Amino acid sequence: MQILNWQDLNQTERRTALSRSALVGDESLEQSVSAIVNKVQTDKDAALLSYNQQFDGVSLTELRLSAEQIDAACARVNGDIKQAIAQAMANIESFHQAQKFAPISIETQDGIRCELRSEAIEKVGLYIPGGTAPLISTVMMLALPAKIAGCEQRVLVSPPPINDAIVYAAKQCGINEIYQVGGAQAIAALAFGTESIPAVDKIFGPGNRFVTEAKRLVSQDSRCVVSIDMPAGPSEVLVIADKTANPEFIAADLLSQAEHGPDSQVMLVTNCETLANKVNAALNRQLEALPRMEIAQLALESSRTLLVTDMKQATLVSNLYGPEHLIVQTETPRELLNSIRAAGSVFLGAYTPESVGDYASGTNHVLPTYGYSRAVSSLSLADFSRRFTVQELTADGLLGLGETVMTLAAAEQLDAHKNAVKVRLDSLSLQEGKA
Ligand code: HSO
Ligand code: ZN
Repeated sequence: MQILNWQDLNQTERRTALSRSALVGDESLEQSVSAIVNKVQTDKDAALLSYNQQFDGVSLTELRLSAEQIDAACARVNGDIKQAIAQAMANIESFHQAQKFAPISIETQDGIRCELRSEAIEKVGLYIPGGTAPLISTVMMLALPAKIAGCEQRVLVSPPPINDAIVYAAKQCGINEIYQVGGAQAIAALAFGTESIPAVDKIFGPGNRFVTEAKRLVSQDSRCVVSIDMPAGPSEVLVIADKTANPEFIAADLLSQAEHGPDSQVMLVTNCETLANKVNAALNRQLEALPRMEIAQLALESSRTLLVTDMKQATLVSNLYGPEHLIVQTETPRELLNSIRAAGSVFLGAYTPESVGDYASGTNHVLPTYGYSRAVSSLSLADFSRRFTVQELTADGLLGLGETVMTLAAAEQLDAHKNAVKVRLDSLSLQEGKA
């Protein structure tokens, strides 16, 4: 990895050092994805079946997996994987159960009650990518919070042929609607609905650039009302380390993220040049043994080590970058926590590799990338529900607030608003007069 000394860089060089590869949104991508979306909107299942053949080389008659197909897939999954899924599920369940929302109800003024309540989103669509890495863990990260939040209809889509362990994890997590369709066409199906796939209220899950573009397009399409979880970009990790850190651990962490894709980005920020060199040596050594070496190598080409003066400057650099994952391997990692302003998920100490959060510690691995951690939160139970407010006034409550509302309505020159209060106050004074 290229080593840069932060102190020696000017403003522009610093910005470049923290830059990510350009996001995908080119015009030709938008055009081809929008053509797919439109085709699914009009031709529904027929379009999906033909795209399955065209893009995945799989010819199906039914998109939905039958109960028998689900059971057969589950039976093919080996015991070790089943056991690992059970432990991961237990931790993810505990952590997301604990996020349950407690409603708020207060009197802002005598006779004026205001409440904040939460209700599960009724229909959710969960996208699980296919390809070389079947993301079993993502099934758990999406399906468990959806179930715990109380989403009534939970639909999972994944490209054919769907991986057995994905089916098993889905079933364990309470999903019984599984459709074999992927790519932009799957997102369009979830947005508009087809003969077999229901339209949903919100779509969750990672995917390639076609999936990401389709999510963006349907979330802005006036022909449907559908939300998406968050803007998605390539995966990334930033490691803050001091001289006490183990270079082999750091190299392993950097590679664990680099192997996700050639556009993944990994960063090391340290005040110790000796460590930086040792990490580079360890990277070269560990890389050799990886089956996904080529992917990781490409990711490392756009990755950097930044040498800083101290840990204060390290957190400053990390905050500027706003990584999806932040690993802190320093002598006293928790001391840095209060200075961390932007990161999707933080991993403290030598024994907390990012992999534990990716799979099984309990935290969610769907996190903001591309610097969005400045404003977007990691996926949580709250994303599967919507909050809404309630208010209730007594007659005395309205007497105590009416003048204020009428004054503000008059100032906005919205007389009908003012009148909605006035007719009630008039009726109350009439009643008073009669009494
Ligand atoms: N690191 C990924 C999640 C994942 N890792 C799934 C392995 N499997 C999120 O950035
Ligand atoms: Zn990962």
